[in-house]
Amino acid sequence: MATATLLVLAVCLIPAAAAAVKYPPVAKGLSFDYYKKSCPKAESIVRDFLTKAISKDVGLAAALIRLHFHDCFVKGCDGSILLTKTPGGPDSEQEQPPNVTLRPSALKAINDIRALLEKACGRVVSCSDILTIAARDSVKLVQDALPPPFFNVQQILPFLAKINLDATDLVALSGAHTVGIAHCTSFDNRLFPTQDTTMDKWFAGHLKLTCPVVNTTNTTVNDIRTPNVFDNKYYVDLQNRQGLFTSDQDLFVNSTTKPLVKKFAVDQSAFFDQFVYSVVKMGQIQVLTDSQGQIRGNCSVRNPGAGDDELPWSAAVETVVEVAESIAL
Ligand code: HEM
Ligand SMILES: *[C@@H]1O[C@H](CO)[C@@H](O)[C@H](O)[C@H]1NC(C)=O
Ligand SMILES: *[C@@H]1O[C@H](CO)[C@@H](O)[C@H](O)[C@H]1NC(C)=O
Ligand SMILES: *[C@@H]1O[C@H](CO)[C@@H](O)[C@H](O)[C@H]1NC(C)=O
Ligand SMILES: *[C@@H]1O[C@H](CO)[C@@H](O)[C@H](O)[C@H]1NC(C)=O
Ligand SMILES: CC(=O)N[C@H]1CO[C@H](CO)[C@@H](O)[C@@H]1O
Repeated sequence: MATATLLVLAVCLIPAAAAAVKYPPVAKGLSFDYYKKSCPKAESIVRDFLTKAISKDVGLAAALIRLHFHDCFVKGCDGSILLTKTPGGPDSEQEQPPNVTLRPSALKAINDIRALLEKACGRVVSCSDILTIAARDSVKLVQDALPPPFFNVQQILPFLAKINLDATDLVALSGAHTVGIAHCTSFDNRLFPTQDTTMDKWFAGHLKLTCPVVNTTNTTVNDIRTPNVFDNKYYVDLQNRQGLFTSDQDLFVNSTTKPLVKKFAVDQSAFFDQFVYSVVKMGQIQVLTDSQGQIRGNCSVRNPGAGDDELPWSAAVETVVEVAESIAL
């Protein structure tokens, strides 16, 4: 489950010499070595797969980190974002507005990993463990749970408070935007019809080269300084008013979150420490354990006749490890 791979993340992001890493309390039923007996190679299988896959497509790492986040924010980390819509079946989270920018390559990777794990250990590792996401369901829920990028800090914090995340978590988790890409439609409201005055003028001009008018399908990198490196440069972007979304830039505008942005911009290990802490916290949102869940035979479909939910683990978090290992550190 999630915390097992998160430990690896910590080891990876934080130098051995660093002081003891702090973790949030670990929920009952969750452990750091859930598959130690039933599938001892689980973590190395996932890691080997991703090392190869991410060396071919660096964007896959960003795509998987984001998939995990989307799963956890909607009714908890249960793998339901992975389900595809079947004729006559319930609605799928993949059909909801925010899904459109999730990358199919990430969903495919989860299924490929699942097949490898079943081959090695039998069907013992759950899909949400291979991911960790949100529960089944409704349009409403999805729309309610995922804050849109044009929200500011004051509007986003109530979303997070519902799942026990605070302003510090928001600043640290948003640091995931140090990698990956965004479509023009996620931020072109800041360019047209009038330019957002909190955005650096040069940066706005730069973005308009890629997004010359509203509603293009073009994409740009989230972190203009080091787009493929998992580091603290995202916070330096914000200090230079070169954050992409309102939700990013307002972290530096709002006086509650600004001091933390400043701190992370000059202290990368402080960012890594807090990111690890906050991801472990996020990865434990309403996780299902043991008989509450099921082990899917295909991450994209529920088992015949079975309930909706899944056991947790979190290979998606493993991806964060890969971001650090294969891309950055
Ligand atoms: C807190 C509010 C957040 C908002 C409003 C937000 C919004 C967005 C948006 C709009 C995109 C671009 C989608 C596109 O246009 O293609 C994006 C990308 C991304 N987000 Fe967030 N996000 C948030 C938090 C997070 C968190 C907590 C994580 C993970 C810990 C995360 C990880 C990512 C990653 C890695 C990408 C790049 C994905 C790719 O390259 O495929 N975000 N986010
Ligand atoms: C910053 O965010 C806090 C917390 O939501 C809010 O109370 C405050 O009004 C915001 N400040 C500004 C200037 O918007
Ligand atoms: C962006 O999209 C527009 C219109 O869809 C296109 O004309 C333009 O060449 C694209 N620009 C880049 C940099 O991809
Ligand atoms: C852009 O697309 C959105 C959604 O498809 C639409 O509501 C909006 O009117 C479009 N804006 C322009 C200027 O075309
Ligand atoms: C898993 O289910 C999806 C959706 O129904 C299907 O497209 C895919 O072929 C299945 N994969 C395997 C390996 O059976
Ligand atoms: C990645 C993914 O599954 N995207 C889906 C989002 O929803 C649309 C509309 O239902 C589908 O066509 C996409 O395949």
